[in-house]
Amino acid sequence: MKYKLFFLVLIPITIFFFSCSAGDFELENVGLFEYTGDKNYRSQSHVEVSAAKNQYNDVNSENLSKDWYKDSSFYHIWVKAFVDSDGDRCGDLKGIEENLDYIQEILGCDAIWLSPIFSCSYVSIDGNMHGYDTINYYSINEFFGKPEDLESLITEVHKRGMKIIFDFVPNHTSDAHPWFLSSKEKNSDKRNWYLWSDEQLSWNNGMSSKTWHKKDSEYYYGAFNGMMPDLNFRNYEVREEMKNVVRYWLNKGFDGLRIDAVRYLIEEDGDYCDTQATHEWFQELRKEVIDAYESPKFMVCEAWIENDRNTLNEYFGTATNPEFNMVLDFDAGKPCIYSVRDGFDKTGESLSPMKEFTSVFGTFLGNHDEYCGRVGSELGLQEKLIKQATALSLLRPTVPFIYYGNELGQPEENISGDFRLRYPIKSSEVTIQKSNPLSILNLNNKILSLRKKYSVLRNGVVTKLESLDNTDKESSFLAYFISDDSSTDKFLCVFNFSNKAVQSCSFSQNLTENDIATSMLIGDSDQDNTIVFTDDSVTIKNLAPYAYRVYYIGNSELKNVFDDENYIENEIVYKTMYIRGNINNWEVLDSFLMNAANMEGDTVYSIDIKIPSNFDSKTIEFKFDTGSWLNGYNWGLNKLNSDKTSGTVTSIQDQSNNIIISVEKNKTYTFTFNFTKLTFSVKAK
Ligand SMILES: [Ca+2]
Ligand SMILES: [Ca+2]
Repeated sequence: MKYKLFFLVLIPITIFFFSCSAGDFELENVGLFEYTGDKNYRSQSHVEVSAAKNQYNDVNSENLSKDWYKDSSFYHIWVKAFVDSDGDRCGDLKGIEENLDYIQEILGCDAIWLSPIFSCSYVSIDGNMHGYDTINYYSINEFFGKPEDLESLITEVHKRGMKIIFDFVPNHTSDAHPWFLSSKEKNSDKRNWYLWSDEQLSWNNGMSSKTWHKKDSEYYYGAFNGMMPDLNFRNYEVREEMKNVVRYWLNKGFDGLRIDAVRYLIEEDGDYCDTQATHEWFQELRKEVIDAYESPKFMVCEAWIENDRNTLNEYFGTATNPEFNMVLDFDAGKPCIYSVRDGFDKTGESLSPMKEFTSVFGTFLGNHDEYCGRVGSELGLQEKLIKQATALSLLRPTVPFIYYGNELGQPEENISGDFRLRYPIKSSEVTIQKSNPLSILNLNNKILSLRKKYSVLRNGVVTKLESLDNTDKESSFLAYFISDDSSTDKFLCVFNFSNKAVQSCSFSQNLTENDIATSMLIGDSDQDNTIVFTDDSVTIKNLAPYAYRVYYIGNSELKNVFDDENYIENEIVYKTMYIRGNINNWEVLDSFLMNAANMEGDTVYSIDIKIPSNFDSKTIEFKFDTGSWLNGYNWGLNKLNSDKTSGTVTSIQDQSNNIIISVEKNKTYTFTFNFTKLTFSVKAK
């Protein structure tokens, strides 16, 4: 109470002071940046780091390298979707446990990241139920299973020598969390666990300027939205409670954690993300919790930052104040997909990001968010292209995070928003791909196996080679060495992003040796694939359209582990057309591979499609796309509701409009597109 009286006296003085000295100062900010709470606070669920020993035995902790996570490959599971073990239509922990053999042996990952598993307020099997709106940090979402299911999963994971990490969301809770409900009362002991103001402030954290949300006559801060109010990390009780949550679950046997939305943890006046105060709390967490465990734990940072390496790198901390052990790299994935999609090397500097200290980046082709679509959909379900993007993504010295389903090239569902990325893994596709040695799944497995065998592929350095063939323009080739001074193992990775076969391409190199022995470990071996080294160049022969190859340099005796399909002499031509119902009926018909035809010098694609009898919509929309329905290229029409059966389009890249026509069930229509003249026609057969 003494504390509150102090403020009653102080506030009128500060009003006077600031109204004279700073005209635009907002009175309501007074107090928002003050530190509050009991420094000696202990959580009702308090646990100590030392208690870990008495709980779940970590059978693999002996002789475990301190940096074990740097040698891992993670499988990123959306728990709600992945596999439903009991038929209630909700993915669950048992479903994961039943698939550990798949994850470890058939795919080849040795660690698992679970999307949020704690009790959350949005609980609906048919809804998104993302779990980032926590209502209890100490209990498990009951749709996912019982506490003993988690215990069993962790035990089975460790029996196999695998690791498992949880998703931790410290920035905000649900607005239904008991702490927030209590915080609404001005005299509550949870009052300062959240940020309250009498006025609607306009803090803009880069996501939205509407970050203060009304509750009765007051406003509270929620960086994402009003349903997820931000915790106040300038309150000592919140700081300790959140550290306790981490200890609690690490003590249960988790090997580490992924931390959500770290950029937005602590706001400063006029500065609402990536603040110094935020860095300081994570440095405290690292020092007091993560590094305090005898069995090495780690934390990986989700700071969704693109094209700003300096800001991203700050999350590693400094040599004296280390912060995250690993940082997820949002500059790595898209260039893989877009190099393949667009036909030239877009990787730039992303293959060899600057590393801080002994830290490491986590890289991925996609995740559960709107970072990009699923690689399968982004690349029009073209297997050859998906494999090339997969190889490019995994052949780099970072820690791979494979978003479940992407190892199959599984497409996203045709609905809007991030929900489209969060559907069950297709078990029928697993069955098919498991038995096909040349499947996307097996390519993942072979590269992950090579990564296990050769530490250079995990911890080495990438040296990009300069193309000697098309230096003046965007290069359709990419070649790089992965090597390390401390190892004799050296690899050359080569990509042809174009849709044309290439008889020969050359790159500058500085091995300064002729006739170096090589073995091709991955690539099409039915052609002469010898590579020729001279003093300052290397020449690679007979690259198929969309080829990807890995050579071991310095040994000619090694076996090819993934011999891709036959060399294709001709250009690969394809166009995928997507078709669906109209805006009132989102039922998706399908995507179709169109046939190419060359008519009077024009590039023309056409396809016959029969409208199914169970299709309820009277109209359909269609478009060309190499990617997802919402984000890809469309044939744009000026008016969305034009009911045309033929016409001209303004651009194939107009993303705003799709072409809509009336159709009848059971009738077959011929869709024809002229890419040269930008015309289309749809005719009933
Ligand atoms: Ca279930
Ligand atoms: Ca915050």
